[in-house]
Amino acid sequence: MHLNQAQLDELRTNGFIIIRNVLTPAEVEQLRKVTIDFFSNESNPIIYIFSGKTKSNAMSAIPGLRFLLKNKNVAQIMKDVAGPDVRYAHHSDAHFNMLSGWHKDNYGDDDWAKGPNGETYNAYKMAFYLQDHSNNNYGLTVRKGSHILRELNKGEIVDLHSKPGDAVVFDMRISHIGKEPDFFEKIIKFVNRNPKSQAKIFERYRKMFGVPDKISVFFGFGVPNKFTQEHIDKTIARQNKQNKSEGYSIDPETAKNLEEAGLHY
Ligand SMILES: O=C(O)CCC(=O)C(=O)O
Repeated sequence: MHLNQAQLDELRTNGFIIIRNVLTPAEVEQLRKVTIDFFSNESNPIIYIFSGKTKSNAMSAIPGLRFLLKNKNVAQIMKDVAGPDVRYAHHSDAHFNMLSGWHKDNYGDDDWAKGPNGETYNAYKMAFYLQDHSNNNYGLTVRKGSHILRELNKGEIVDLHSKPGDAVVFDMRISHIGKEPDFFEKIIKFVNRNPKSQAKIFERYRKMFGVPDKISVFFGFGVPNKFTQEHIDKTIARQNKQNKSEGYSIDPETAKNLEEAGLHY
């Protein structure tokens, strides 16, 4: 699966693209199953945040996700977007029923500047939303073109109606949001400030109203340059803090899969 020039231009101009049918239904099912299994077991090192659950450095914690990095379509998309020397950014997340606010995912000192050799920011995320969002706006929502702006609240709002198996690739600097809390959720969040008990309340609320679970898997990659290196350094520090871990080394199976797919890390 190759991206064509129009798709690459769209990514550069708008800051995002949806690529349809990257994963098969069986692959989507596997990602969903291993993620749900992980988050259903409270003895796992789950991070309770934004009224839901997440796991950073998910490739390490959830072995069943690792096949993504040797998937032929995924590897080809990474190379088409960031060139043959594309680097895995040592960042991966699995999210479960999170509510969020508008944010950008870049943390560099100045990600809109030019580097000493004229290089520019070229780091991306690939996101898989593992349920159908064609008729709702609970998947990813972005502000079109906001990757070139430092401001968070500028740019036309676009709901990405992804379907299971679709990949969303976006420039990490784009302003984006998952599902915003509704009125009831805002009140609960205000009254109850404990993230774990919030997650439990919202889980019951979802079940009561038949709201399907929302599960997604994200990982980062980029052109090998100073911006991507800075992102990697900061993201590892952030992941270590979130996971209360002293150090980081890439897990051996993830490294092997990347190598098999001809990807650098
Ligand atoms: O909850 C979501 O769907 C959005 C997650 C997100 O924005 C992120 O991981 O940066």
